[in-house]
Amino acid sequence: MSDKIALITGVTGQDGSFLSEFLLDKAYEVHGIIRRSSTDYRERIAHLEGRPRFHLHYADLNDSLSIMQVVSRVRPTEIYNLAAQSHVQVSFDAPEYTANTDAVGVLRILEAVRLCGLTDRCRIYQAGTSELYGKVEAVPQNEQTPFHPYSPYAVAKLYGYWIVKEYREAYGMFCCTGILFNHESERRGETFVTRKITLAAARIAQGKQEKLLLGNLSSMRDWGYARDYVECMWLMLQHDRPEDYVIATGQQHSVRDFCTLAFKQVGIELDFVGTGTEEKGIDRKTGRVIVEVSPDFYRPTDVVNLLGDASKARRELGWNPDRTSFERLVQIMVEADLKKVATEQAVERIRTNLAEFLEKGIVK
Ligand code: NAP
Ligand code: F7E
Repeated sequence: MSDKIALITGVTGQDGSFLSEFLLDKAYEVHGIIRRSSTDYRERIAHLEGRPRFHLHYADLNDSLSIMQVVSRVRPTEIYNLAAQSHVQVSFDAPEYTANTDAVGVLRILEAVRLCGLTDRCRIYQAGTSELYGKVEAVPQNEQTPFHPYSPYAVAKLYGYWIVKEYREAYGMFCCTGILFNHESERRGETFVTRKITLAAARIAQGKQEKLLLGNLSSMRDWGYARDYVECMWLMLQHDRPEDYVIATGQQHSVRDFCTLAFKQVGIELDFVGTGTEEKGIDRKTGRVIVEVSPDFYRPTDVVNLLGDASKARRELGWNPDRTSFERLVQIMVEADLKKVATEQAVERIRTNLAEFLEKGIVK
């Protein structure tokens, strides 16, 4: 049995799946927390299920008893608390649920470790976020920049940040927060803006979608590749002291830039004309409107100017933020979505043919 035992909450998510692969490659025994769902299909980790060092446990961050039970059974040497209601816009619709999971959930993990007597054995990584800077008070943002959370999600994550710091100082626990800026991938949830764009580009290019409706096109983000970012979570727990780090690329782009590049990947050159809700992204060659703005995707308060300075992580952890460029990230995502849409179309064709054959009695 490995002496490195990781427990990952949020194992079915984008980051959880990449982190599981990363830790399994390092010979960790990896335990993940999953929630029961009516479909029970865990797409991002399906390829890991059945591996001898990969184990799943039912628990929920909103259920302290289940968390206590899994922590006491697994006795991890490292916990990566990635579970969260992670969608900022959804946090305006479900603020109480978001607070329970993203704020009190962090406390439940810390207390479980303490009450199970694992304070000295177990190191804890908490998934913090650039959303803490919210209505930004300085650009770029680093570990010294004041926080100004600007959504129920960010306010909940602020509690997570402070309770981790409190347990570090009060009980000497090795727990720390990674202040990660947006990181995306081919496994990103389909309602986050980057994935929504790459999927739409693939569908529009293959005639499966007419238009793409978006919210604030001018919003600026520091987008990195999720596969590169999970390494940093691990590096933070291997460091000789628990500290919080900003993880970012130091490059900033708008949602509009992301669209332009993604559609270019599928052979559509977009020109943006107009302003506000009247702005449109038009196919230069055909004059067809491809992108439109819908206020449905505006947020009551929106974070619009995120740019991270990860000098501390570069210096102290030796982390290299330049591994995957913005252009390469967009390419990876579009290529994956082109394949996904083509596969869906092929499956659809097979289904139609089969139905026809059954109807005509060609197959029984
Ligand atoms: P994600 O894809 O949305 O995954 C979230 C994970 O949390 C899923 O596995 C989900 O499980 C699980 N979860 C949600 N509520 C839970 C609960 N009550 N109990 C147990 N598990 C629960 O998120 P991600 O992009 O991988 O992000 C990972 C973490 O980093 C999150 O905490 C997020 O807030 C934070 N973060 C993300 C970014 C980013 O750009 N990706 C940047 C900064 C911080 P189900 O599959 O069952 O829903
Ligand atoms: O929005 C704008 C939107 O939802 C990015 C989470 O992982 O990163 C993520 O949160 C920007 C916002 O991500 C649409 O208004 C325009 O300004 O992709 P997003 P997010 O809110 O930055 C942080 C770091 C986290 O911690 C979170 O967990 O894009 N935007 N039009 C849109 N956003 C969405 N979702 N959909 C649109 O149609």
